[in-house]
Formats: sequence, structure tokens, C-alpha cells
Amino acid sequence: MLNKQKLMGAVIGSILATALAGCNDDNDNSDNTGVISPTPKKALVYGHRGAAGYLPDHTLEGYKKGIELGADFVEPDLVMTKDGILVCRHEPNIGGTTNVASHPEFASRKTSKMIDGVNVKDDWFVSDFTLAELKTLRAIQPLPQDRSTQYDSQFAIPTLEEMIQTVQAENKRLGKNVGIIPEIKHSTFHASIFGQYKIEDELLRILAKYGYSKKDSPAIIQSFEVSNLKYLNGKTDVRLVQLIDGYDIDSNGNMQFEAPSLRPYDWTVAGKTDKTYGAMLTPTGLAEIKTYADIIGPWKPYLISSKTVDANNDGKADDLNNDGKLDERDRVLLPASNVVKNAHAIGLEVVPFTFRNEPRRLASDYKNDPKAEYKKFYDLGVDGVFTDFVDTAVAARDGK
Ligand SMILES: [Ca+2]
Ligand SMILES: [Ca+2]
Ligand SMILES: [Ca+2]
Repeated sequence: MLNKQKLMGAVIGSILATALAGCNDDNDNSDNTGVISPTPKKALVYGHRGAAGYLPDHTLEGYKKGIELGADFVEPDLVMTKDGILVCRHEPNIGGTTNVASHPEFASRKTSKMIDGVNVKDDWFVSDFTLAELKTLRAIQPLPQDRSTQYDSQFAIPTLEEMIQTVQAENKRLGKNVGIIPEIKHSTFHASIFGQYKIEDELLRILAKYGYSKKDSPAIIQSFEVSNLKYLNGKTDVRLVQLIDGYDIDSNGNMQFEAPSLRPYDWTVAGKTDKTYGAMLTPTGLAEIKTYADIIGPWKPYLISSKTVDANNDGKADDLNNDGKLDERDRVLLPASNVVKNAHAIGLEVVPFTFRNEPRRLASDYKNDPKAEYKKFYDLGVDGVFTDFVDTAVAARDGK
């Protein structure tokens, strides 16, 4: 256990030696007797979809921005084109993240498909487009209610290979060693179109081509499904993340489960319908994950949940900040769960998602300060955070 921690610390230390130049090396904790001091290591900052708070998701410009802002890893979500190319998009459907709707030549491609048991209606799907066709589209901001749309329709959809080439070129230019953390989206859906584990095999082929094949490679693979991670565990030494979703949090802070955030979809297909994602975070569930993965990526309320308040006893949640609407600002934090402690006890790292700066997404305890949220989770001992705002996560971590 101690040896494994030391090994992982050394590995991460070497990965980040340049990225964290100027910071204390918290990973070199042993004295000459080989005893490891309890100094916690620094949490890593994962640039969720690039620099999603600033630029449209999954663009080369966004990945560069994430690196510039200090990310330790940047994240491409992966879906497959009709001609079998891995491209960076959060969903197989692209109506919300590209300007496809304004391309009349693709009007007839608009259709509906079942994805993980949910009918996704009247949209355009990457699997119906060749890469050449997708290259005629441009990315748009998927959260226009919160974020700037000034970069809409400027940036192309990158392939995974272009993303890796960009990261490696930026690393060379800046003397950094920023890693990549690709997520395989909807493995079961892709298997139904392209064949079992074709998306996984193509990812492994590309990772190997660019030198990512070892446990200490600056690459980590994520998935919400299970069987594909078990398959990958038998095929590669690259570290694996079991993502763990939830649907919503009720007024008392309890996790809610509903499609498409009910359970890993491959469990549903296999008939394991007696369990939800919640089963993954019991001691038994964590022990099972430990047999094939290195890291868990839970939705952050699994670590620290929140509840509403009804001080005036009218049966409804109080509007704590008196702004006439109910959102995260009208919730108060509950004590932390044992998930981090239990995961660490068996050697699993914990990297929750997703941290965002917008005040309406921050519980009242944080008083509109996103750094207060990061600090809460860093103090809990998380090993990293997925964030849309890399610079804020880094500033909260490094005391700026
Ligand atoms: Ca993702
Ligand atoms: Ca009330
Ligand atoms: Ca309110």
C-alpha cells in the first residue's frame, strides 16, 4: 500500500515535474529511512472538455487554452464518425455543440436515435457523417445562458489525433508535460453501430501510436460503462477511470437515479437492473472497481451533497438569497461522505466532476466564491478535479 502510493507519487511527480515547476514537490515525501511522511500530494487539475468556461467545448483552441491556464491534463470526449475516425465531441448528437442546423445540405440527416435507453429526437449524429463532412461544421457554445457565444462558428471539430498532436506541440513549445484524459462516450451505442469494442480498439491504436501505453504514461482513459473498462484493463497498462453518474439530488441531499444516469448502460443491457450507479460507491462496489480501474470519477455530490432549507415551514424550499428563483445558492452543504476515505483505503484515487464558476451552481456555503468549493474538496483529499475553469482550480490549489 505504502509502496504503491510512493510509486504513484513518483510517477505523477515525474509527469508534472515541468508542469509544476516552481511549486513544492509534495510527491517526494520520503526521508532516507524510506518512511513516507503524511504530506498530502497536490490535486491535479483536469481541463474538462478543454477550457469549457471560456471557449466552445472540444476545440483545438480550447485545449490550448486549458494548457495555457495551467491544466495538468486536458480532456477529449470521444465519438466515432461514419468512416470510423475518433473525433472530440461530448455527445454522438451535435445539434447543441455545432452549427449543423445552419447547413441546409445536411437538413435531411436530421433524425432520432436511441442512446442508452433515451430517445434523442430531431438531431444530427456524428455516426451519420464522414470526417470530411464534419470538417465543414464549426463548434458553438453549448451553454449560451452562462457563457460567451462570441467564438461561435469559428473553430473546427478536431480528431483525437489532431488533439494529441496539439497537446504534444504545446508541451514542446512550453516545456510542459500536460497529459490527456480521453473519455469513451456511450460504448454500448458505438458497439451497436461499429462492432463490439471497436471504439476502444481504435483509441488504444492511437494512444500507442503517440507513445501512451504504460501505467506512467501521461494518459488516462475514462468511461461510465464497465465491461469496456474491464476489456481495456486486459489490453493496456494505461490508467483507467470508472466514472460514476447520478441524475439529481433531492431536497434532503439524497442521490436520485433515472435514465440516462441510472446505471452503466452495459449493466442495463446485461440485465443487471437491480443496481444503480450508487452501488459502485459501497465498499463492495469500490472493491470491484479496484479489480480493473485505478481511479473513480464520481459526480461531486457523492462526496459532499447539499439540501434545501425550509425555515419558514411552508413546505417549500426557502429562497435563501431572495432572488426569486431556486438554484444551488439556495442549498446548504451536508457533511462529507466516506467515499474518499473508503476509496483511498483500497488504493483507488478520486477525481470528482464537474467544477464550474457560475454563482448559480455554487451552494450558499461558498458565498459565490468558486475557490471556496475547490478548497473544500481539496481538504477532503481528492486526487484531482474535472473543471471548466482551470485557472480558478489552480489558483485555489496553489493559494493564489
Ligand atoms: Ca467527459
Ligand atoms: Ca420554505
Ligand atoms: Ca434563490
